[in-house]
Amino acid sequence: MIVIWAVLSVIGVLLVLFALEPHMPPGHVSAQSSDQTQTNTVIAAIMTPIGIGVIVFLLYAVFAFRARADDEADGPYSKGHGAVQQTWVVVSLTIVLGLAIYGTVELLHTSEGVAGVGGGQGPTLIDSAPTGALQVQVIAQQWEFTYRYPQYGDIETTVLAIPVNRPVIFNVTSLDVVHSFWAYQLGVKIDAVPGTNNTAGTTATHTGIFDVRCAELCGLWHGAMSGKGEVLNSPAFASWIRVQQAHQPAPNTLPPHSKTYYPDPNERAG
Ligand SMILES: [Cu+2]
Repeated sequence: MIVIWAVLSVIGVLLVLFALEPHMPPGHVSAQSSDQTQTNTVIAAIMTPIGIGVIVFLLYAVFAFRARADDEADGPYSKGHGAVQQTWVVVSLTIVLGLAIYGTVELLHTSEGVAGVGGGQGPTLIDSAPTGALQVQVIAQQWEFTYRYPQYGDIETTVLAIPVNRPVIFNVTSLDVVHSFWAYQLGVKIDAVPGTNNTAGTTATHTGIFDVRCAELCGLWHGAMSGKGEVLNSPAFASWIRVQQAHQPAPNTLPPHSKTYYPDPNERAG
């Protein structure tokens, strides 16, 4: 049984590392998503021998401890097995604590992916931005996201575009209820709360399209609250900004720019 487990585990871990890794979410569009993909791969590789061990022993038990059809006697009473129990306690404790430490370190590392900007309720829009970082204000509302670019004349758009290889700070807030801004392939997911400025940083490493979804049940059309964003190269981003500036002011009913917003139930209920 141990030989079968060892052989299958080696095969399984190699499959995880080399066959599954390219398909592991959320991919490699940004530095942050690459980190998360690597973490998911490591955890899957550690889980694999454990899962295979459980299945191999289960199958072994099904065959080795099978009762004969005419055997109606009680089985022998079971006793503890000190060596097995102690080994299992030590091994599982080591794995769980090791993964807890690894996960915590990786989480802190991802949060600090854009120098000095952690997750959570972070710095304000412009002050304490890392040098060269692009600030994007993400305003969630029932039922769409709109975006403001305070460094580019506070232009407002209904589509999200960011430049490649430049740190981006998302300043996420909401006009009405709690939403969650989830830019899947960028490895960014953060609550959008009225009256609060939540920040999350990312640095895209590839150009291309990414998904933006609301990940918090926020009302009747929550399921329709999804769209696409785009990572552009620098010249394309500059010309995209110029096009957006030419189309300002965008037709909208949003309040004037502010760090955070509060619900206005009477007005919105109208
Ligand atoms: Cu929502």
